[in-house]
Amino acid sequence: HEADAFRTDLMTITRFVLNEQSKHPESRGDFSILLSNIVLGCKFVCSAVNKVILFPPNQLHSVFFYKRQVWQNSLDLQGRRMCRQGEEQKKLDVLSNEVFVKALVSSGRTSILVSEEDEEAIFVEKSKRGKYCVVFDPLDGSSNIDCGVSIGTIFGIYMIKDGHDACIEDVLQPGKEMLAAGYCMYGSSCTLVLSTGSGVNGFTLDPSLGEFILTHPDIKTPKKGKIYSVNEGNAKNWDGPTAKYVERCKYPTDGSPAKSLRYIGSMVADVHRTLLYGGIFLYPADKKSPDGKLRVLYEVFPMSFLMEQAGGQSFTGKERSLDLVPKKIHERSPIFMGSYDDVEEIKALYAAEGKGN
Ligand code: P6P
Repeated sequence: HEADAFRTDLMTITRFVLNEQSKHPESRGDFSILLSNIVLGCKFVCSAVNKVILFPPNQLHSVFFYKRQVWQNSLDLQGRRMCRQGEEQKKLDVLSNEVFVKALVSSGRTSILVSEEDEEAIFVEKSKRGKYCVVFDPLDGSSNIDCGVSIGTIFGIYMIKDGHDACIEDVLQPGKEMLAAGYCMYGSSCTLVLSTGSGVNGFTLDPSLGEFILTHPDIKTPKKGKIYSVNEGNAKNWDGPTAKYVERCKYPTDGSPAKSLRYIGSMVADVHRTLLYGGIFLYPADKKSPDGKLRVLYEVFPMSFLMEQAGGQSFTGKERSLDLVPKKIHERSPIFMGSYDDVEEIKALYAAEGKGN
């Protein structure tokens, strides 16, 4: 009734993180400041994605007419120099990357940034450095924008190793060293899912307040699911264990019902559904791409961190995903993640292959 429309015990993400932080008296609030800048980036991208002009399908990528004081020198008919306000066109993923980089650098809490959009790691100027490193994909799945499919930002946070100046090894740590990870999904609503190492919580942006409100406390993934999520178009290139596992999903040998296939092709959307409903999301290796497609630092690690925190697990085909030690900042890895029991099955098939039978 009326009273429900105005809940007064609003748990915003800022309050939530401050509560978390109070459990670590030694922390000086740096993490909360870092997170508030990530949240700012997500709010900006959410606003931009919602405004993006959906072009007819013949356009390659949605662009975002980013109106700003772009004073361009141009010549009028008499050849006289003139200034006019212009519209600067930027692809949404480029714009999103710029927003996150600027927000993270200006937070004064980061030393190294790794973005899917930048070939090289970004070393923050010394006067503005802090103790965290952030790895992120500012707009994962952006090729889906033109048809309105949900896309998202994915991020992971490391602490620089103590006692030395920031160096590239600080962002080549295994995923299990991450302090926090999360994603923000831009869809029918804007949902930010976060873990700081003690469970997973989901927050939904209330546009009227401009605040992320706790809507999914303590997310736990069902122990076993009824959904498998993979691009079946790659089936001809799969290796034995993957092919056998998918076959079992479709033609179970133990009398259980076949699993449903749900594949959106946008990692944030597929993982969000897997986290909430259970099941398994897989992007396996195949003959064309022996390391699979998804990137270790800012796709595999953050999503695996969340999945484990929610009671699920994540496997590369060889080892626990979070145990992987990356050698390059953009390297890829196969991934099998989701409900604990479902991933156990694929692990058993790879173990059996390892024993040669
Ligand atoms: P495919 C999007 O391009 C992306 O990076 C992920 O978001 C998504 O899970 C995957 O690639 C989809 O790849 O080969 O199935 O189109």
